Amino acid sequence: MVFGGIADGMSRGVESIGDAVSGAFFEPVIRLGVTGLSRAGKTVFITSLVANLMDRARMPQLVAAAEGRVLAAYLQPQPDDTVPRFDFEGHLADLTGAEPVWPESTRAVSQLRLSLRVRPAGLLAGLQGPRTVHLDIVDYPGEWLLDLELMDLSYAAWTARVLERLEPRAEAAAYLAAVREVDGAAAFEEAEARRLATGFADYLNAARAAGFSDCTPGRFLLPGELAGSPVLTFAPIPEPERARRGSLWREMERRYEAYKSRVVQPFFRDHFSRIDRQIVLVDALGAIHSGPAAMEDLRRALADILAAFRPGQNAFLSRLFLGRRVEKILFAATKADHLHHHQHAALTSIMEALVREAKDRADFAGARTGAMSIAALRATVEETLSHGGRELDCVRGTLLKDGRMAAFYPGELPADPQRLLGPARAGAERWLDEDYEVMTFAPAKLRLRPGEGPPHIRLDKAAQFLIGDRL
Ligand SMILES: Nc1nc2c(ncn2[C@@H]2O[C@H](COP(=O)(O)OP(=O)(O)O)[C@@H](O)[C@H]2O)c(=O)[nH]1
Ligand SMILES: [Mg+2]
Repeated sequence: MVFGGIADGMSRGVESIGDAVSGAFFEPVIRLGVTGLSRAGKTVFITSLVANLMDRARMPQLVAAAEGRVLAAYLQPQPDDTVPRFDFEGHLADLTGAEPVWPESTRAVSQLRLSLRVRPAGLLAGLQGPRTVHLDIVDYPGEWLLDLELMDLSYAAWTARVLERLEPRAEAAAYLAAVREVDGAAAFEEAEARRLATGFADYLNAARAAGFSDCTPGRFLLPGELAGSPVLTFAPIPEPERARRGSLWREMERRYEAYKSRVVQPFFRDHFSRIDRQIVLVDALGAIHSGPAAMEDLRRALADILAAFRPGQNAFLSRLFLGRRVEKILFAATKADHLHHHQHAALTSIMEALVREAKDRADFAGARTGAMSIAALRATVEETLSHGGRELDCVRGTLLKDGRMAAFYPGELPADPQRLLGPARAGAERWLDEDYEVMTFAPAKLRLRPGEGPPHIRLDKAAQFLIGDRL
């Protein structure tokens, strides 16, 4: 057998063949990627999904569970020794304790293996005994996907692009002023590199706070254990006419390349390119509540993120995927428990419209896609109140800020998503038809019966879309 991908130092080819062989004859593995921007709801989603797959009474829409064919579900040591384990037990204890709290936010990749004992359906049922299907869940920040654009850009090309992009932005004024004084041909000094990298990171943080989504390199915002290391101590500077060895320009270039090969490439090679099924979580309600500018920024960030799912568009990714692809992608608007169910269809339409453009361009190289509104952990109950002669469909829950119980009406989402996306794109400052409010609810105190996972909205339907066909 010939493995084309090895020559460029990527060993995925061999490994995925191994997976496929063991998958076909022994125990199939489904690698489920869970991503989304920070605070989209990844941690809560994974925790509730795993808990509800272990105790399946609330999973009627997951066909294998409804048919009673899932005989057991248990956590196993994960196959990848170098990836942090997703802290399922800790997060579940937070969400289901006597005084439930939301889990702390995490900022790096983590993984969990759940194994399901499944009795085959249909004709095979009589011929085969139960088999084991491993579900490897990989949690990673959506921000990391934005780094993909760097992979096909040299340092000179990246620098030129970034400096041009920064020119009109108020947030970049200080950095641009600093960079104008810099001579890339001069001898490299660590203190100066550090000063520039810090200035650039400050710009990126300000730009993100101002609602820009093109804030790369992604690890400058979420450095984790790489903080202060040379791969994060570079920045874009103007290209000098000539740059000798040992010059600032040459060292910046070297570090930029190191960032690509030591940080970006391993993530795409070891994690991203091995994903079979993907869920992209989106806090669409949060963006709607924040107003048109946030909505437009979310649309652009999603378009950038989704570029990673169209490998044909990017030479680096095409090489890595070698014709392999993500088979299914689910776009899920999270926290739907903030809305009465009569508004869920409108939220789903908004979700569909948000990803439409990216989807139309290439339809993700044949992957099956879907859109849904879900709540991984339902924190509210529905209630209809009369107010000023009008019937209002509300949700009731415990307010996070003061622990009071309150009913809450968020505003009425339009049936036509363009009523939000249109003004957002046109740069409107506020919504015309309606004010949308946001409330943060505390997780509800739970009294679970035996066999029941935490309450949710459509988590079972999402699971059926993502893995139902493989059970
Ligand atoms: N009401 C409600 N809030 C949620 C739900 N999922 C997430 N949240 C809220 O969103 C926050 C961020 O969720 P988290 O899973 O930590 O996001 P991550 O950064 O993507 O991992 C949580 O602290 C909750 O406040 C949900 O299903 N219902
Ligand atoms: Mg998280």
